Amino acid sequence: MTDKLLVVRQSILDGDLDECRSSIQQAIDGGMSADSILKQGLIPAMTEVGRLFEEGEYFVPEMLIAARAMQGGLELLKPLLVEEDVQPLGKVVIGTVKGDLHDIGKNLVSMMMEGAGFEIVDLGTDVSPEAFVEAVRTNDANIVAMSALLTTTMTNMQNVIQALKTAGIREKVKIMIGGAPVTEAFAKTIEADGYAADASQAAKLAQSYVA
Ligand code: B12
Repeated sequence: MTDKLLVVRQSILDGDLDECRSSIQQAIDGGMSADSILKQGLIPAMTEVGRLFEEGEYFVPEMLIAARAMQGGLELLKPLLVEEDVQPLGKVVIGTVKGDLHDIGKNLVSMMMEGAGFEIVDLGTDVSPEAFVEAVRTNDANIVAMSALLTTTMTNMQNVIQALKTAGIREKVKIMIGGAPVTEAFAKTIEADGYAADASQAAKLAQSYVA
């Protein structure tokens, strides 16, 4: 890794948005491609953040500020990635299910997935089954990610899966679910493809679907 990318990586680990953006700008000015900055700088840094989180060295706040620094940096790269025609790993439609307004965990999952190289279509909170179906269709998504924090709303995940089946597009997508009351067993019951307990594992699970 070049010195410039080491600075990019460290700025993400430190959650230092300004340093992240200025070091990325320096790498761009120095002639490095956006693709290399993303793949050798941002993505490995977010993988390291995920590892630190799983090992209990980072907690949710550290992960959030690291992910925000990464997102701020990614904004600089996005137009260049389009110019360089860099394809994302896949497209993820994500949302918190109908009746549920909790979005902190969902946002973290979005940011980790974006950091892992996915394009994210974030539908926000209180998302109806119809809105999930519509978004999968219009974006030609390959993954649907649903979040629920209430025992009363987690059952709506099943309604989304049913709506995707009725629309005839269930088999086009991998469906992953999460949120505090959600379990692996629940995922099996509703025939989701997978469950992850935290944002770092969610990003790994999504990567396994496109590997
Ligand atoms: C913050 C919070 C709120 C905030 C939400 C703000 C926001 N913008 O999100 C506010 C104040 C709005 C709120 C409202 C309510 N809340 Co509330 N809230 C919480 C609280 C304290 C923290 C949730 C949180 O953000 N955790 C931190 C994040 C990072 O963790 P996370 O969401 O679990 O996400 C991680 C994983 O689950 C996973 N994950 C999450 N989503 C996904 C998706 C996928 C695809 C994958 C793979 C993984 C994944 O990865 C994430 C990151 O590692 C919890 C208590 C708790 N300890 O969980 C209660 C809690 C969830 N709330 C609760 C309740 C009851 C309510 C209200 C009904 C209260 C009321 N009477 O009005 C309302 C409901 C409003 C609604 N319709 O949604 C209860 C739910 C009880 C239950 N079993 O159903 C809890 C558990 C509190 C309690 N102990 O009673 N709440």
